[in-house]
Amino acid sequence: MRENGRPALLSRRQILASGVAIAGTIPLLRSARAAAALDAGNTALRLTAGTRTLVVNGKPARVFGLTGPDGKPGLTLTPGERFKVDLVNEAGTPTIVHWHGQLPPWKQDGFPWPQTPPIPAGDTQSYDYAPIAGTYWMHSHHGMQEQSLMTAPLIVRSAPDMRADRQEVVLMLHDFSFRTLDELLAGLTGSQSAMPKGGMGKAMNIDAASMGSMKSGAMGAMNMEPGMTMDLNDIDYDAFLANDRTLADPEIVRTEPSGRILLRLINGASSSQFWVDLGALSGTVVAVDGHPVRPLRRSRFPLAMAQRLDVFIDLPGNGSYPILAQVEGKRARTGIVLASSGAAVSRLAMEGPENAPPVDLSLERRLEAAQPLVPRAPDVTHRVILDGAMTPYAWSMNGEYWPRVTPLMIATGQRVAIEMTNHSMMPHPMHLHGHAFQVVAINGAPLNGAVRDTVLVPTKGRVTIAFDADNPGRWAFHCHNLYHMMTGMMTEIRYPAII
Ligand SMILES: [Cu+2]
Repeated sequence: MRENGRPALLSRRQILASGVAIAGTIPLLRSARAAAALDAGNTALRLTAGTRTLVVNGKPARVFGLTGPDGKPGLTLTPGERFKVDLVNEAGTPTIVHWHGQLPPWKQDGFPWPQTPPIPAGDTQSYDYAPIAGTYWMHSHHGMQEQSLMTAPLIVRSAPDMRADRQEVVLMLHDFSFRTLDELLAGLTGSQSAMPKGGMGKAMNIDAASMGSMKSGAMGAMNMEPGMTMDLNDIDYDAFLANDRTLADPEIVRTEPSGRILLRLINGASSSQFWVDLGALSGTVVAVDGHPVRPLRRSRFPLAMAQRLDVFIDLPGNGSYPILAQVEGKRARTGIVLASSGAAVSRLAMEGPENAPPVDLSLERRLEAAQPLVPRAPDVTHRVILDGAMTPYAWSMNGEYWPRVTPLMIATGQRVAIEMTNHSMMPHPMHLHGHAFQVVAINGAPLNGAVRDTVLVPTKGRVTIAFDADNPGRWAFHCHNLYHMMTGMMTEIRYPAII
């Protein structure tokens, strides 16, 4: 099994191959596409990187988009279906799309290595690998296209997902500005020249000059404790989106009375973290970043950049239930509404009553992997210092700034530990490509934490992760705050003898 030989996934796929669990998937297998997916020669799904117009705060905005064969954002794969995709670049500019959290061979990871350059405008790139089931997402890894919504859900269903007794709801969050990408980054760095090639440029944004204002410093600062301040939001966004919409006109998802929901939460924001609040409902977290955890009941969840949460919600009956996401350090919020047929949906305020606290590790500390790593001492431990500041605006790993970095070397078969210590005054959601890691210590205290692909390292905090080196290649390891990554906070994890 792929590739990394994780037993849970193997058994899942074995079950599928046996045909036993297929009985549970009959409704979807009736579709031609799902049936075709089980054939070795199934045709590739067409995924189009293009542009589209959104209306935000009553104004049109030209943004990017990733559109699947059904005309909807992203892709949803059926159990056992390969990730067999033709990515067609109709964006009018080069792009490359990363399948966040998936574990493909490194040349299919969608990262712009010299060996895998961006896809020129008008070209098509093909992908074919065995995906892992769960809630994933996709985003451009070229320039700052992610900020202009070159992002979409990537849902890989498991056999249990196919049972008809629950309704899947995907809630993808984003932050939005009418400003151009050049202006956003220049507002932080004070330099237009810092803008890498590949952004949308001024032509793509409408009314850019009239909207928004850029923070020049730590205006999102919140008091943490005497003598310590923490910076939260670098950018003053114009809107926060849930499935591309604001609370002025939220998505209303029609639900069955007393039905069960599988809520797939995705934080696709470039520089914002949220507290997700189920309001009157409570939910059970069953997976983080696509990987199962021991069930944990909650009605409020911190969600760092790039992270996902799968939450079961049993609706208490008829009614309408807002699912709200409030930005840390701000009153601004966004969300969707779950409403049974005929239930009245009242208007929702776009701001909460008070600023949300910083997103923290309160949930992380409680999470336990359903399928943890086999206990084993690390063969290699890399220690990484996360540092940086607002003035000048630049962020580093071990004092180095991407792309001038020294790769962290690992070798196939090793158990690898990475201890990340944050010396800076901002939190950093750290993402490793090509591997799922387990969170094994917070501030030095061991835990049998979640298996995932992105973990928050809070201000002055220390988080240790561990994984098995089972996917040879060149892999990016970076902060998922787009502005931190663009100003240096990325390094490479590398296996020897990779060409
Ligand atoms: Cu960061």
